[in-house]
Amino acid sequence: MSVETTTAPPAIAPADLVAWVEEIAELTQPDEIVWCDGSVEERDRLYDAMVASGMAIRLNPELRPDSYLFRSDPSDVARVESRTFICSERESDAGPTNNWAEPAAMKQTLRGLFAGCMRGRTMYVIPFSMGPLGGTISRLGVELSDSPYVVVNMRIMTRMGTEALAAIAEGGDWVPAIHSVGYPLVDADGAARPDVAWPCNAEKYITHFPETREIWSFGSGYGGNALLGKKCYALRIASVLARDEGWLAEHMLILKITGPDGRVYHLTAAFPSACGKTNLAMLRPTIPGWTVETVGDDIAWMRPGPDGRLYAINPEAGFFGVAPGTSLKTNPTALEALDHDTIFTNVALTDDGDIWWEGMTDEPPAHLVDWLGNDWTPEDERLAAHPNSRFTVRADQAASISDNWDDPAGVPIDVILFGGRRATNIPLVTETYGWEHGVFVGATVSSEQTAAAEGSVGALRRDPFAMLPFCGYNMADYWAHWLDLGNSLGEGAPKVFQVNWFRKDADGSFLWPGFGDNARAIEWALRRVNGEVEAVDRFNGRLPRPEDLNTEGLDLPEERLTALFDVDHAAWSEECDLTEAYFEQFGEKLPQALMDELHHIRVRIAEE
Ligand code: GTP
Ligand code: SPV
Ligand code: MN
Repeated sequence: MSVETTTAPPAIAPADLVAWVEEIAELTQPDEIVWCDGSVEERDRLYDAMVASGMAIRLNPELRPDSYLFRSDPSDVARVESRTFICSERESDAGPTNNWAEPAAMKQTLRGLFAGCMRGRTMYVIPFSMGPLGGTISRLGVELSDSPYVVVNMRIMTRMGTEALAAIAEGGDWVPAIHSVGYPLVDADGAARPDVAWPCNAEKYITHFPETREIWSFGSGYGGNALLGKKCYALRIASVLARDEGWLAEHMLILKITGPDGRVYHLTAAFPSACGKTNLAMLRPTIPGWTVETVGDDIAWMRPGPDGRLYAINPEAGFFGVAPGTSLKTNPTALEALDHDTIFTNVALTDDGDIWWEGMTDEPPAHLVDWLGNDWTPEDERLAAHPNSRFTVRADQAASISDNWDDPAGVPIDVILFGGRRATNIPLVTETYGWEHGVFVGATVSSEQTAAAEGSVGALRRDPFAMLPFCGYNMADYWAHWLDLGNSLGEGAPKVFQVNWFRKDADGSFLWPGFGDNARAIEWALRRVNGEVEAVDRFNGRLPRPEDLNTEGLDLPEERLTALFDVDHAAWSEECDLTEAYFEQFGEKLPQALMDELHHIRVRIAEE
């Protein structure tokens, strides 16, 4: 049976793309095919249809114009790492930290699942560019999806529509990405079933084929599982492209920071999911004279430039940010950006048709409808918003957006930060002894698990370079790639620091106020880059002298400040043992330089 197309392929669509769309339509059997142009009219048609079907709730236009609330199925609220696969020809190329599946066998499984999976639905053809259109670092893709929620999100998160299609028509390479929620409305015998507000499937497969550069995603409508330009392409597939072509695809924010003397710096930072990237990218420094502007909040693509420095672009066009904890106190820039034209997923609904989440205001409203659609009052034990509830908003709606944020050439990076959520052991800020030590610090990042993926929140896990769920190849080869790139950059390489905003006291409260005050740690790092201040050489790295961290106006008792920088020999020896055990799984592939760094720390501990 062939499929009726309601919008014929645009005249500019190249033959190979049209053939692929037809092939996937033949397999998935949608009722119709719509080629997305990315226009406002198209977007509004989709919103109207989703509001009419009950999938979306239009928020009060007086309070939050052109904004919508979606409630997912309770089983489909985060990335599913256990169902995420790297299907490289060789298992060793996926490495011990990824789920691997043999590509031909996985394709067969997927063909079975995708057969007829779009019956009764529309298949949207979504051409997109990651990075500014036509930029030398930018890349093209086409997502096929049966989810209108995906279309409206991709329109915000990427450069989506006719211009991207035109770039493909001009011969640009593109990555094919196929997505289905896995909830056909008509079965193989022609029997119909009604749609639900958030269709998905209990069986989920988020699969990547690094050699053929394809993405197939089945069963989930949620964020990183379904918006295939984001983690699937811009990290898992792009990290492989980057390995092969000599660049870096990283889970990093990018920011521009200007000092009191007018000097401009650019910085990237890798923190695991839900560990503060969006917040740092939109930082409002509490110390006078410093300004932060946002370039990106989640992903950085970095390439050595002609001057031997590392240049970064943000491949995305929007923010898919964690809602809970976002307030006028913590991140006013984000909250203000959400004033209009925002998609909210799994937050609570107020009686006047606006949104709320834990941490948005000190006191919750007296009545809400929670993320599950149930009545909620402050007496209720359960959360009103899901801990991984999110907003989707265009990057240029943030007042902090930098004027060079979409420069196709990227911004030159001075400093790289690595961080995570660590209640103990890791100081507020540490300078590494150089690139190799920096790569060691990145490779050994561990962090307490958050709600951004399935799993038990709070458990400490290794998340090297914040890339554990996102590296498309063997993690040890990835470290080797970082070491090689550092060698080729030489003096032009950014300086590497480790930070930790999440250290706790014995009672379990955060020692450091965080948010806008994080600028104080960055100020010290930049003063180090400029050679303005000395540091204290310790076994783990270089720490600030107490007088050099700017604590003016900060209500932080001496003993808490000391505790923030405490490094304990016994605890760190134990960390070293755990690191050695962790490294073992990489066998022969583990770069010797990382074992050497471990050895240096042990020697320094013994000598200190
Ligand atoms: P992903 O989008 O999942 O990659 O997350 P992210 O790294 O961008 O994290 P985000 O900035 O959204 O922060 C996640 C949570 O950490 C939010 O609830 C924030 O309020 C909280 N958070 C961010 N920065 C700080 C900080 O400096 N201190 C403390 N205590 N909490 C923070
Ligand atoms: C993350 O989990 O790191 C996110 C959200 O940024 S998602 O798009 O779901 O990956
Ligand atoms: Mn992220």
